[in-house]
Amino acid sequence: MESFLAQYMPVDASEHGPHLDFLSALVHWLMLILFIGWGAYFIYALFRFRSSRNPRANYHGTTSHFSTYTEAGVAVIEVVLLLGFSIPAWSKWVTPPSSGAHPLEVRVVAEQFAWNIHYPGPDGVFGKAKVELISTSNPLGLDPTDPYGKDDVITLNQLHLEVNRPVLVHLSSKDVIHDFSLPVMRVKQDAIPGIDFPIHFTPVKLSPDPKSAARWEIACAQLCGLGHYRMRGQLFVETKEQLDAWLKSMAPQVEAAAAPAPATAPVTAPPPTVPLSSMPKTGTGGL
Ligand SMILES: [Cu+2]
Repeated sequence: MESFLAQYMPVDASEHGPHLDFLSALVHWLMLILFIGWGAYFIYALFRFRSSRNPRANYHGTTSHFSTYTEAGVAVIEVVLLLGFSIPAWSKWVTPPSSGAHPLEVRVVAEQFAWNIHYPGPDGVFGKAKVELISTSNPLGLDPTDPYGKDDVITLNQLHLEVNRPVLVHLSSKDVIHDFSLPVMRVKQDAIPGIDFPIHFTPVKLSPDPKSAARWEIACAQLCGLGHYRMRGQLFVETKEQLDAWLKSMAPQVEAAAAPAPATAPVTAPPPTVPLSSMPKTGTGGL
């Protein structure tokens, strides 16, 4: 069943992904058995209790306990799925990686209709962000006077991660409810204005060559407005050397982002999936 379902699923590239896919296969098995079992019983009941054979209604009904036992059996299987598989998976999900695991921390701030990605830079501390400083050239409202923000890296629709290193994403939204979905990582979480959701996972596979047609996408899984369809980004999972080199290449652009920019300043991110200039100037609400 798992390999059958895998044909229709994106590649599974996170540490916890196989656990979820296995659970999904078990649930599909249970549903298949119930579908065939109840369907067969329905057809049997139509035939067995047809009016030509039963001209008078039976007011005593069935005296067999067969259905009671089968329903109890289904309930037991569901309890096993819940206690044996779902709750342990949920427990791992709500336990963030310890600082000893050296997770890569990154902020993801959704807006109509793009993903702002914020790295803390070499100092490992996110610079302060203020709502009133948000502008086209400073989409996260980074405070230029905060020394921690000087080395921060901000990109649009491009999330670069390191293979085999836990990732801790601080997820929020600037305007409406979005949903941060990384299908290949089996990650999906609503992004809600004013709430910082910590979500974590560990990529275990490198993403396809950027020059190839295959792409790993960041999708918005919540209908969030007219431009929802184009709210997509690209996910890259790279080696430590590749990630460090990319962060280094992005660093100078960040200082430009944090500085007060003239109205005609160019966008700070590399050519994004959604050009910043085409985005409506909305979403200056709380981060
Ligand atoms: Cu969205």
